Amino acid sequence: MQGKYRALWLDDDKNLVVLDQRVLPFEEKIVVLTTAQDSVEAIKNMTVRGAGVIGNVAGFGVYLACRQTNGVMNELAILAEEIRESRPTAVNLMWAVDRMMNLAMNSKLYGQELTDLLLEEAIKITDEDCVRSEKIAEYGADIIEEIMLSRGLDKFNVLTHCNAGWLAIVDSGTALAPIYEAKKRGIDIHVWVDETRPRNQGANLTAWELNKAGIDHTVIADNTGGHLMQHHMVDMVITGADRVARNGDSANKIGTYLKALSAKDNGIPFYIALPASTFDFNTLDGVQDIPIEIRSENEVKYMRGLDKDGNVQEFQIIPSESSALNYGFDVTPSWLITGLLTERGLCDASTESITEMFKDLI
Ligand code: RUB
Repeated sequence: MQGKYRALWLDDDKNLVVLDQRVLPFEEKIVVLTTAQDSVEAIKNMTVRGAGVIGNVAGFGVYLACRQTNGVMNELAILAEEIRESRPTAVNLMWAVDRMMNLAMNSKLYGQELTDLLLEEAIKITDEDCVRSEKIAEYGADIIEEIMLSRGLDKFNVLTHCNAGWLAIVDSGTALAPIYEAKKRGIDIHVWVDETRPRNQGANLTAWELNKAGIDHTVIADNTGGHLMQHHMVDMVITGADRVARNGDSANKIGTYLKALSAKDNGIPFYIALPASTFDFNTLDGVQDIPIEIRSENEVKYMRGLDKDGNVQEFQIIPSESSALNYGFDVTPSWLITGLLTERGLCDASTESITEMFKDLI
């Protein structure tokens, strides 16, 4: 692993260090994870989030579990299961734990040798995500160039929801990867950033990333996208995904579905960007069968921000007597999706195309 430009890295004692995504953009703080339980906690409380990165932390979590149990298989398996169950929707988490545990069980190693093997594998999973992210960047920027050429545009407006940048998948994200690449290619690009209530991953994380990269952007309230699309102010919508079913139905942060409906109504291309590890080939119908996380109502009840003196404060924004409901994700049906942007190129959101492009993984 390279250094601190990623959302996670190893320290000299081979502990996992992560950027604390709960306190961005107001503070830049790191958290050191030394045990499997630390990894579970970091995933549950969203110190780390985003499908790719929670998969990476899960992979390292299995390595940390092996280190603390000295590779005793039944103890390791119990901790691995805890990691596997830390969040329900993003499938990269289960995918990474299964890959680590299959390797462990087939290796016939134990003790330090097994720990070393699992460390190597967790690094490999993260490094592979970098390569995937780079490919997604290139294919996505090619699509942006094609659209600009065919429509004679000299400036490009993209709308994105949630955060699918390098905080969500190393090294440049999924949905944001083509935007970073477009900027490198000299394209005049502007991003509409959905605030993404209730946890504000757009307003807090995507805006922070885009500022760091010097990319022109505007944060908008979640309900603004439809209006912008009706008035030709959006040329493309692109989001990441947490789980994509075999039929192309795609789970992503709550509110993505509404953006897809609006894009369809206005003839605007709507892309989902994902690495192959975000496919759930065993779920045939995403709308019916993808499990949707329900999180604490407090995430809807309270908002965090800077007060006028520059101090971080949390505020209650609904009456104390009211209850709130907090679905973390929704599923965009495949017919609303123009294409799935993967490390292997563009794929139709259909069972046939997904099966054809990824048959070696199914
Ligand atoms: C994250 C989210 C992101 C995808 C993208 O939700 O919905 O859009 O995870 O991930 P949360 P990736 O903040 O609740 O984890 O970039 O890895 O495809």
